[in-house]
Amino acid sequence: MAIQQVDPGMVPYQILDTEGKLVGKMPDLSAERLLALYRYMQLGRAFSNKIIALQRQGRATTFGSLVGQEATAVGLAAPMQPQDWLATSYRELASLMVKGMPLATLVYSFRGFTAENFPPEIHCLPIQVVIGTQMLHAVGLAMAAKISGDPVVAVGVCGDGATSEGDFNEALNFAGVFQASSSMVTISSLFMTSCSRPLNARVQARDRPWWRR
Ligand SMILES: Cc1ncc(C[n+]2csc(CCOP(=O)(O)OP(=O)(O)O)c2C)c(N)n1
Repeated sequence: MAIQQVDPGMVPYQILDTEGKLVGKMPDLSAERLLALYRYMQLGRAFSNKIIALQRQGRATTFGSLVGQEATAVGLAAPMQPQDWLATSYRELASLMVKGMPLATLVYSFRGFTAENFPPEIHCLPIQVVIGTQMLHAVGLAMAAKISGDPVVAVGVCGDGATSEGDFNEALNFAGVFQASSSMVTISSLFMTSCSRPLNARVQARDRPWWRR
């Protein structure tokens, strides 16, 4: 079972099973678009491996690998419009690339510099290392857009460890209460520093074939 259904009235949206087989309706995307998205996945992986290599040589700072999460990173950013805002953690490099982040700017970030040279027009917040806080930033942007009447969606992305943070829960609650046009993406790697799965979330870890082994 790929998705755990917590509310019997809610039908999860699923396209692939955990083995990568098509179980839902194929999205209406052209071959060119699919290839372009796949290229972003490859670019994200190559970039991630390059920064890891630089880090091992002492030439890059703290870095979390994208490997294994390329499709999620690309897929969440692919439908976003230029005016939409993206607030990510340190791991979603390929999402930033899809939004138009120049590679040189990303390298600069992992050389230990802050995001002062992020291009403002691509609507990406600085990479967030403080776990879970970017979800609040996304909801804040969505609220600002709502007040201004701008047709903007703000997307916040975090790992499953971040769901233990108060910030994550506050963000979801605020977005729900004030109907902020935001989308919250949680990527489950089943790893959280110093914290086992059952201590982090009361959901079963049966959705990953490699986890069962
Ligand atoms: C508020 C806060 N607490 C602790 C940390 C230390 N820390 C860095 S990465 C990490 C694990 C985060 O796990 P998860 O949210 O699942 O993201 P992943 O790295 O697995 O993508 C922690 C606890 C931090 N950066 N910020």
